[in-house]
Amino acid sequence: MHIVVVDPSRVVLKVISSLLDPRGYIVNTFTDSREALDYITTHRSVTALITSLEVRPLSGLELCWSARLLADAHRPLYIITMSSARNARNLAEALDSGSDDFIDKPPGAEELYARLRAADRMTRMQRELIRLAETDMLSGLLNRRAFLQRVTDAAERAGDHGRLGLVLADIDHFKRINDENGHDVGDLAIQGVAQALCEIPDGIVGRLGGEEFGIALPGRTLEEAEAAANRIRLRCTHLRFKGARGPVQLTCSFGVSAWSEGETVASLHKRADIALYEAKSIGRNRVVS
Ligand code: GH3
Ligand code: MG
Ligand code: MG
Ligand code: MG
Repeated sequence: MHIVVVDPSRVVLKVISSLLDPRGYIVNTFTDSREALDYITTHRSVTALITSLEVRPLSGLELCWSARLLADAHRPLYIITMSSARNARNLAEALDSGSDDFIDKPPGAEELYARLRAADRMTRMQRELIRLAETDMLSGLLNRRAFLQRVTDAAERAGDHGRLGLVLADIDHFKRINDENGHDVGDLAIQGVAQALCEIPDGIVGRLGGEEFGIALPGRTLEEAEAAANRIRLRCTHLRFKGARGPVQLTCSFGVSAWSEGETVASLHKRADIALYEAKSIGRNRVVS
């Protein structure tokens, strides 16, 4: 666990560090609550925050709020508030501000360890739930919802002038593969294509439905995305699966689009979809942009 501890007193910080360090926790301490918040913002590995209520320039409650806002559904963060003045009002305010737990300051060793074991259980479970909610079980890729969310995040990071390529891929005549070889072989084909798509460096890969996939390529132009799509297209023609009557081969069709100014993820997706439809209608096993 990577823990950030915030308190105005260096002595208190030292005491807490001396309890946590020997237990293998990664600990960063701050006397300034804004610096602590900046650190949590930029270090996604932080999974727990222990803050005193009596900190500045952000109060302990403000720090709880701000950290809670950062820790959206995709980022588990367990917040423990501590105070030397424990009373019902302090406790209620801290929990209502997004804190998960409340301890006395300075905390006793056994209590602190037990609270952190609880924090570890909670954040592990949350991470596992996030993983399950985002993963397509058959292919192991991101599912449709998670994929589109990642594309939205990538578009936000890229900004209006940024580069972002989008490739949609669809297995050709997949119904035939299923009909001739059975659903199990069809499933193997989906898994095989999924693996091939993951070979593109830095690609964000998802299964959008049945035998349709998406690959987002942050930082790539339309030409670069087309080139990447052509490499996977060729790669897919070399895949072989053990079928009912000998080895099964397949081809895929691709639609490509790239980010342009004033665009939305929906319009980017739409253009790639139209290009994919075009690739299907002019003969399949090709890339259209
Ligand atoms: P096209 O070249 O135009 O894309 O034709 P197609 O046959 O690939 O496309 P179509 O949309 O007609 O058929 C897709 C088939 O994919 C139908 C559906 O039964 C099958 N399918 C969807 N999900 C799965 C799955 O998880 N496993 C298997 N084995 N088949 C699936
Ligand atoms: Mg279809
Ligand atoms: Mg298809
Ligand atoms: Mg399809």
